[in-house]
Amino acid sequence: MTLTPTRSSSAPAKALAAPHPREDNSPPASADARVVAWVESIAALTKPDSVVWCDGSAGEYDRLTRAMVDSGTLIRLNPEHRPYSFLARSDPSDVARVEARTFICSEHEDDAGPTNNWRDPAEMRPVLAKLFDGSMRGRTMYVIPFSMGPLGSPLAKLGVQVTDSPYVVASMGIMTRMGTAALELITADTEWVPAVHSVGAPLVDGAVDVPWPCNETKYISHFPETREIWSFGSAYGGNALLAKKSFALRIASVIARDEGWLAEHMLILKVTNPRGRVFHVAAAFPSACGKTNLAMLTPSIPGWTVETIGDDIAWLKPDADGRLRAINPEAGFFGVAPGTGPSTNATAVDTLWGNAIFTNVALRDDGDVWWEGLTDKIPEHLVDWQGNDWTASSGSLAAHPNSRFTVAAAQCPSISSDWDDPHGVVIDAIIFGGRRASNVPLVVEARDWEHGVYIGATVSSERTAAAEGTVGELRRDPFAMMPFCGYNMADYWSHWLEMGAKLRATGTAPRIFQVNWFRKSNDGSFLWPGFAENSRVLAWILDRVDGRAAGADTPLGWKPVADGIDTEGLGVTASQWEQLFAVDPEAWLAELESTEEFFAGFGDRLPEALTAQLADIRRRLKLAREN
Ligand code: GTP
Ligand code: SPV
Ligand code: MN
Repeated sequence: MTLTPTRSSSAPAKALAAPHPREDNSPPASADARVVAWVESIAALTKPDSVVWCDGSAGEYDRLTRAMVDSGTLIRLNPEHRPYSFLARSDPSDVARVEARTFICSEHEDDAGPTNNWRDPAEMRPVLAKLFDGSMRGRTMYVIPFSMGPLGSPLAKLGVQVTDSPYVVASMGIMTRMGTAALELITADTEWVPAVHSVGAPLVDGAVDVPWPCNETKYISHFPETREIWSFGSAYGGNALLAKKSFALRIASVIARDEGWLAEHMLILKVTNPRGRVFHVAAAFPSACGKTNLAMLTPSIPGWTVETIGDDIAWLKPDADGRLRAINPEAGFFGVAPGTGPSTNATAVDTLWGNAIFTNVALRDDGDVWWEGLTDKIPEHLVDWQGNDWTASSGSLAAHPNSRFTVAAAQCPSISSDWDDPHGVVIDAIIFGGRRASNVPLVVEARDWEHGVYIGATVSSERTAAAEGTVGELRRDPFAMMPFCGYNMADYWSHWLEMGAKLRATGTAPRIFQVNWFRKSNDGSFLWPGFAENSRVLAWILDRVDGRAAGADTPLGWKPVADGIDTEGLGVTASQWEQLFAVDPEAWLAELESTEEFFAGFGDRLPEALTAQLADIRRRLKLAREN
């Protein structure tokens, strides 16, 4: 979509706004007959009052957001501070992804694997049919055609979402290439993914609407064989913006397995070193573990520049020369607000100057937004994310820990000029990370691709507020894809191993690294300053790729040699540095036992190479223990 141009006055853009939303049930002439038939079938099931085909225009966005301001779903922020921006407050029960209500409905349970909630499609279909029957009564059903990836890119995929939530329409307009241009790319033989979304709150018998309609019952269901998505009951984030996790990860991972590519929970960045050599890096960290921060990194070391390509999802495919190329299939950022401030992520703060939707952050008395970490000085008075008066002495958080901003990627000052290159960028290094208070060193390089796949497969991380569950609890999150892999995770590892073998045959497989910004000392404080200083680690990684940095052998892979990373002015003591890289053989041997148990859950689907990697690391740890 095209965003409305900068406006600094409070005068609303009258010229853009048609008096009423276009509520014309007839599909555009360019709509493919299969899309039309599908939309009609969903309308017949869900029984909305009207059907609107979205064109993705600025005028449409303007009409929708105005209507949501009138209905109380959105609060218009003070345009002097935050032009053309809005605040949404969700229902307090609908604030994050619901993994326990996310289902993979493959024909066979084994194809979903032990890490997914499986449901027999034969059981799920009637459940959904009943829930969706009449679920849109009294509401408008919006039809949202979208492209994941640049329009017409050989790496892009098309989808159509229907939804009864105008908030979802506006968000999808920012997060994807949405509207007429995407619809026109769907012709008789184009593959497209249908996605049905309803908040599950029909307006019947005089029911009055609420600002954030949703339903206690939630089903985020995926049918990998027929490549369909059905989501009921939530309007929040990945539960509802179905192009994102449901399509671009869960369904796309299945398509990617079948077509020989990878759909990953990864940021993409472009780095130029002081010699002018350009690298591209993809990095997988679990939800709320620093992808957006790294994607928008401002290096603290001279001579290096970092540009942003994507902050959450990467689609990676070998090109004709056998090089792994990546695109960011999204067009916007749905980023974690708390902790985003001038000292942690100034680029994100700059990106958010206007044209943004904020969800579940706090409202300032001057009509701007605030969240924990935005400024050091806490405003005297706020209205919190639930609409209550708030002061620093309230003893609660002003913004929900999973409050988010939605903003166009093109608005990011560090966005790379090739972020929307239809052919993608060549990936030189892949990084896996997580939140680990102990054990995992600041950085190591994998010995080879297979060791790298083992590192990815054994990522564990402390839970964050991005999904329901107990924050801080350590859980396995292989490849940061635990909640997002649409098929058996062991088959996914096999697919990664096969991809590596193919890439290696042409000699261009990216190098693989592991990082951990979150290691803590015994007193519970972070050992590593993180944020801009992560550029020092990135520089070491790319110097390795460039053949200029030596590595020291450890049981876990190659670490920097002494003085291999410049720590000048960091305030990291020699003892802290040692702790950042300490490998405790006992703790690691115990971790390997837990990994063995985890692997055993995959039965004979577990690739042999991972068992071999585990045995090799165990051997190295035992050797280290003896010496
Ligand atoms: P999703 O959008 O949920 O997939 O997450 P993300 O990986 O993009 O998360 P994001 O970058 O928004 O990180 C969220 C949290 O990680 C914030 O609270 C940040 O302050 C924190 N964080 C990011 N980088 C660092 C770092 O280098 N060190 C420390 N200590 N915290 C960090
Ligand atoms: C994540 O949880 O990894 C996100 C946010 O990126 S959501 O879109 O809600 O899944
Ligand atoms: Mn994510």
